[in-house]
Amino acid sequence: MAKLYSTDISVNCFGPWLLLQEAKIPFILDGIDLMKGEQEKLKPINPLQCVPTFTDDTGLTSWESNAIMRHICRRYKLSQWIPSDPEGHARQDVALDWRQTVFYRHVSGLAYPILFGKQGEAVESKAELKKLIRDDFELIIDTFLGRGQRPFIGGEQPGLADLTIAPAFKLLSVVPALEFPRAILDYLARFERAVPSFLPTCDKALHAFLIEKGGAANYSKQGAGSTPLTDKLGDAWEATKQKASELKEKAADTMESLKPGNKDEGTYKDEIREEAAAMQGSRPCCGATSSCTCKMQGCTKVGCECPGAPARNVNVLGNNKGTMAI
Ligand SMILES: N[C@@H](CCC(=O)N[C@@H](CS)C(=O)NCC(=O)O)C(=O)O
Repeated sequence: MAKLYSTDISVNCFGPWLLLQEAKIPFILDGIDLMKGEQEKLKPINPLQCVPTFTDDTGLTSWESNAIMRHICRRYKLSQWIPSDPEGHARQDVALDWRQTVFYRHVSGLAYPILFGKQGEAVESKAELKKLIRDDFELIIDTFLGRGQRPFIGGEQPGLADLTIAPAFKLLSVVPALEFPRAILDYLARFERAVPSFLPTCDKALHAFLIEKGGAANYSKQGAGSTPLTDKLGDAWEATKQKASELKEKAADTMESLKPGNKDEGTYKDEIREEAAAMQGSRPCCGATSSCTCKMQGCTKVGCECPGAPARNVNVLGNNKGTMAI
């Protein structure tokens, strides 16, 4: 069976990972802990010992995320991810090369210090990087998406460039005070709808890294990072912990108030449901109709996050900081 060697929250790994899932190709995901030096085990198949590394089901191995995605398309005869018209194909190729040579440097330079406590490959200052990222947003909106002419870089449907560029916004979402232009949020919402494995893969990975594994805190314990993520987040982390403990107390109150016959029934019910859902990065249901439950059955209330509702929120940040009505 095919195998993708990947690591926790590598923006380079997300593209091939999403492609394999979307194309329903059976594969084994082999997690490589770079901080523990596990990449050494790749030496026999990849002299650069980097992730992503991909071995297809004939045993052919490749690396470099874009090359892997192109190989997967050829090997498994997937045509939908490569625009068939020369113009779309050229645009996608330009975007793929730009993503590797320019965009990745800016994304890793801004997000990696926060996530891993190290500078990544960027040589620019943080202020410069923020400016450059804004220029990148513009290029994506104006040139790659043609100012609303096309929904995806690939054209009418997402292509390889979308698979590797859209997940980068997830990583960028940890950068404080970085506003996402409306057109980027719209693009992400479209991508989220068209690529169902996007959120389960990228949000889950980011959430697992930040919350369950304690983010860079664990990594620095292993001697690789410099400053624990929890220290870097400072007040924000304290506020999150405080909020969690308040929620716990409210939940206890609610359980009490929900006891049959209690006249304060459900005092905090809605508030807790929304906050808990926000903290878990899930989509709360507005509860506007009796059939509208957290199973997300068709609700018609504007602003509801249920699919099919007339307007909904998109959570670009995974931690709900960037929720915007769209
Ligand atoms: N241009 C490569 C970059 C691959 C890369 O830098 N991978 C990193 C993880 S994101 C890696 O494996 N680093 C190995 C190490 O840190 O030892 C790609 O697009 O696949």
